[in-house]
Amino acid sequence: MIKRALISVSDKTGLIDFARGLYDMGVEIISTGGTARALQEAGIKVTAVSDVTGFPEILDGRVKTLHPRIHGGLLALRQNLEHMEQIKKLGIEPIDLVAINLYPFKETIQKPGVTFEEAIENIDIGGPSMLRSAAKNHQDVVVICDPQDYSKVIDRLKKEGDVDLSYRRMLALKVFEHTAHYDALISGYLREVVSEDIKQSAPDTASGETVKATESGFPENLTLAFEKAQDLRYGENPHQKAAFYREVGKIPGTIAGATQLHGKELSFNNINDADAAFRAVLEFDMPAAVGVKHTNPCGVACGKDIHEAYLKAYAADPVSIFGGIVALNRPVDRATAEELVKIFLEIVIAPAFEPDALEVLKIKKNLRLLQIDVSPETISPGARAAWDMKRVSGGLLVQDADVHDFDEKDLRVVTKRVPSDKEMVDLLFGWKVVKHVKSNAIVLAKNLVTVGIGAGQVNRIWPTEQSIAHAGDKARGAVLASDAFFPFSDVVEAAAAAGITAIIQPGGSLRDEDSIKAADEHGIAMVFTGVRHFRH
Ligand code: 93A
Repeated sequence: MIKRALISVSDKTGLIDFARGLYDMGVEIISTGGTARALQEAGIKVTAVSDVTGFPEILDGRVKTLHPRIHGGLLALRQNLEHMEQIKKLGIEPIDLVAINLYPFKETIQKPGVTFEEAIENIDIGGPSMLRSAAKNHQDVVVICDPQDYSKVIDRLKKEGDVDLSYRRMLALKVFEHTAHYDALISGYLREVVSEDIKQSAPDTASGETVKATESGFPENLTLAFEKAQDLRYGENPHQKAAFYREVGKIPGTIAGATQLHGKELSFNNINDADAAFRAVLEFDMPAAVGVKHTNPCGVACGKDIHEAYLKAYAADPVSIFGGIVALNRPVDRATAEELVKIFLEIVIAPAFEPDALEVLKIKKNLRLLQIDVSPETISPGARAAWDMKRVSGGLLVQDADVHDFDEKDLRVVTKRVPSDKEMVDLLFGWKVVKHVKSNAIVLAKNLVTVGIGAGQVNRIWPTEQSIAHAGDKARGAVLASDAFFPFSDVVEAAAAAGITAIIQPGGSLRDEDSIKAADEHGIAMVFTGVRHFRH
């Protein structure tokens, strides 16, 4: 039986209908300031919380409902005679239903130019406390944190006179998920503020242990705020159910923040592949096109304009790109669109599509078109550097994103021959690409186009052979990029036999000397980056 309800909501959606439904059933309604006013204006009689607590709302509303007359009324176990006796003696009356939604913390921190004080003031304390009290005691208290549930509860009360235990439990679960998410938003916000503080504090003035402990940026307990973007038709395979969650507040310049302009709904594999393509194309300042299949680049090219870049990326591997994903880093024009529609593609990603290009592309009913704004002023600062995570059985691996920006000064020429300027341009291009190819990875590049890509092999010679075989005659005069060092001289030997003239790799193997010697013997120029780019 619901006799007394407490309603305290920031989002007043559906409030009046819900409260009237309760009121018409003879339920007494207790409310906080703004909520009470809204209800009274709608002609619904309410008891002010201050009349229940005997205390005014104080400290600018920071303390409204934090009172034993409220929490005692929520937490008392109705079947426990001592509990009931105790509250009776103290003049506390049971509260049977609670409907609350919280201060809009998320909306507040997403407002441009929000101050720290504003964010802090929008941390709701009393609301989550009541939600948690009610959810803990859900067998006696119906607890609602989502306006979508108002009508479901009213229907049940009308039909059955009460809300059954299993539904109460489901509502309680929803509350604990909701308050956990709310707290994750708050800790996520503070995590960013604290990491800024650490960046700005001089190391010797930093206050010892506490700062050191947080310096890695990885907290002891990981709480992250993700919200469901959409349910997906299925996962990697049709027998796997799936959904897509997006990280709260990290939207601009990310795959989760893409606008879909056309085409079928995105699938699990689409989103994964689109992310790989998008991240790869972000590497380039020149107009660039990246083709991706099964999360690996299959053709990458830079050109004087986007049209040329796409034509070259397509020609790099016209077989694999079929059914693939193409990411471009310049607006798509009509000429490029006319090329794109010549083959079956799943997705085209670009910062913009010119109107006449859209017209052409939309002829393909299913082709998904994703627009992602990548301009530096829109891209959110943390978006590119957001943590990289991998689920393992029973755990989660968390690391910084591999966004190491390469400094040409760090390159070390280790061979007698120094790369020519032209070779150097291709080496740096190949290095950017190989970072996005699954390990072990080898990329052959010539004139800012990949002529061979070897991906995801369990040794280093196979992707070398694969990329050389794919390149055919184009290997002659090409350069080779390797994501990790060479344990043997076999890669250099194979490269020399294919006519490859320059190599870029991290270096650092115990047997670097073997590879350097082989390179010198064949007149190959080799540079070490000192940085490895495994990707799995
Ligand atoms: O400032 S609070 O953390 N302190 C409280 O005691 C308290 N009680 C309810 N916030 C509190 N609330 C929140 O006030 C509710 O969660 C709700 O979001 C809001 C409703 O206020 P009003 O009825 O004045 O619009």
